[in-house]
Amino acid sequence: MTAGVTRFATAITRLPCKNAVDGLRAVDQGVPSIDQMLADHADYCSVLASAGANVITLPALPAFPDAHFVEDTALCLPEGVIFMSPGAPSRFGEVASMRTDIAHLFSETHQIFPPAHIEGGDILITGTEILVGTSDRTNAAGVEALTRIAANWGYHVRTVNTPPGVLHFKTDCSLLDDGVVLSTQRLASSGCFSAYDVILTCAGEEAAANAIRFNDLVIMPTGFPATRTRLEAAGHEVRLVNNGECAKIDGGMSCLSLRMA
Ligand code: CIR
Repeated sequence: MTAGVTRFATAITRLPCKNAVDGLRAVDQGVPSIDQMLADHADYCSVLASAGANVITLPALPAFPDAHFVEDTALCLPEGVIFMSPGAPSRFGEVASMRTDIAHLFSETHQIFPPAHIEGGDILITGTEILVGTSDRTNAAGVEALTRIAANWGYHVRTVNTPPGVLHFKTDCSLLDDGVVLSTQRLASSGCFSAYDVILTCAGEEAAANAIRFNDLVIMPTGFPATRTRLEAAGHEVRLVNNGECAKIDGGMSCLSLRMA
């Protein structure tokens, strides 16, 4: 199960649209600069390319301010793609466009429909299982639907809890290696990673937890020097991408791409 866990060939991204200033957010952190967001997105794509990705950048979707957070719309596995059922009503329509754009890349396609809700940000694929955090965006029916589809491909799905007030499960964690995760203390304290080696984010740097491991690189947001040092001390090759604008609308490193083996 290692392909599709840390080894990938392709990354799918989508250009942010001008309406990204209207993206959903839990707390007002100021108006994002679209110009800076586009510059950061270009940087993100070139770091992915430097990790060996064939980067496919889809066109902006002006009707959907959050559409560049592509991770929430689909789950890509070596066996096929599962289109998600976003729990945020304003994001539901993103899925049809993603389906049009990428379904042809897969031999098998599935779709989860309401009242089941599930977003990719709540799903962590490890070498041994798929962890799904229930959240305001992912309900029990969504986890059940995913479990049924993934079981046919031999995956075990385990339900875990996203900490209260946290948008997605992966807002607080990332897979660094087979059996190794980066996590905030508040999430690790729940015990969900008892079978894993855990590297904790440093105090005050919880927003560093949403990183991505893509082939030999760990791509993390700028501004978290202590956690970066901790990752490098553990032997990881880190690349930084500015995430200041996407962070204002609760987005991070993982949400900006779909990664495919
Ligand atoms: C939202 O609230 O849906 C967007 N503003 C942010 C989505 C971030 N996605 C992710 O963490 N997977």
